[in-house]
Amino acid sequence: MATYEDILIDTPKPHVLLITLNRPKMRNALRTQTLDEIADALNAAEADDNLRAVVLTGGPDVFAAGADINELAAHDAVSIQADPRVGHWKTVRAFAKPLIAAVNGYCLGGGNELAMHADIIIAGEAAQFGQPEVNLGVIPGAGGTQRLTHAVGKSLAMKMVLAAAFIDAPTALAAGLAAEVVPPENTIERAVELAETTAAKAPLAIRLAKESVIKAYEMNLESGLQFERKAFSLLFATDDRTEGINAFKEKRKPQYKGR
Ligand code: CO8
Repeated sequence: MATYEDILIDTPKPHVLLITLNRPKMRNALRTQTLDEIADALNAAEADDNLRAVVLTGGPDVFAAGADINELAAHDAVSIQADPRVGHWKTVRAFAKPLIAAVNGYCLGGGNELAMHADIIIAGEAAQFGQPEVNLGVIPGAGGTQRLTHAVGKSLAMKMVLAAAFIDAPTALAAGLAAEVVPPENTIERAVELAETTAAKAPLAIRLAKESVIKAYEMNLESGLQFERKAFSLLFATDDRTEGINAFKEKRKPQYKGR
């Protein structure tokens, strides 16, 4: 397993990779290297058939304080266009296996955008979510205006983006940004548990289920329904579909192979 400077990686359960942001002195600010390392770890997880889900977490007080402001300060309007981070965000977006964020503490700016790239957010009770970029004279640049609006609706997204207002974990839960709120000491454990649950399902079904739900954000209803139907039909050509149905009828646990 590769070793990195800005992230720690671990396999807390056989099919689950845990990525921990590890720049506590800089409040896990996402410098280019951090995103590069996350992208590298996800690429490796994508290629490893043994890994079926990834949990992404930060520290107990800060998930991530956003893009590294020192790096942002060094860019001008031309250099920011060629920012290599754009490619790293694309890798995170393209990750096809379940990605679950376990969020404690501040989850701000690019940090919140990173959490929103996850399929599921588990929030600790003291988590704070925000897009405070306007405080710096910029706006969210890694999908925040779009994903946040889809997640929490226009009015709350506007309050967060225009007034740099933070929302707490219960508000994030009520608005649909987070799926669950748990005591802070349980966020990673709960996220790993969920990752294990998805890891036990048929991998091809999980892959197409994730892709289909994401299409709901990207396509109109008719196109999304067509995509779902095709994905659904495709799964009927898999050994795992036969295994899943046989196991149900034989009242035993299915043994999925990802074929
Ligand atoms: N970038 C760089 N350094 C940071 C950042 C950051 N985002 N956040 C904190 N730090 C540094 C501080 O400068 C400080 O450094 P030093 O010790 O050398 O003075 C150290 O981390 C500790 O910070 P604090 O003393 O402020 O720590 P606190 O625990 O008191 O507060 C907070 C924690 C609330 C998280 C606070 O640090 C904070 O508000 N940070 C900035 C939050 C912010 O504005 N985030 C938005 C950044 S802009 C952005 O994310 C744009 C995304 C666009 C992505 C596009 C990619 C292509």
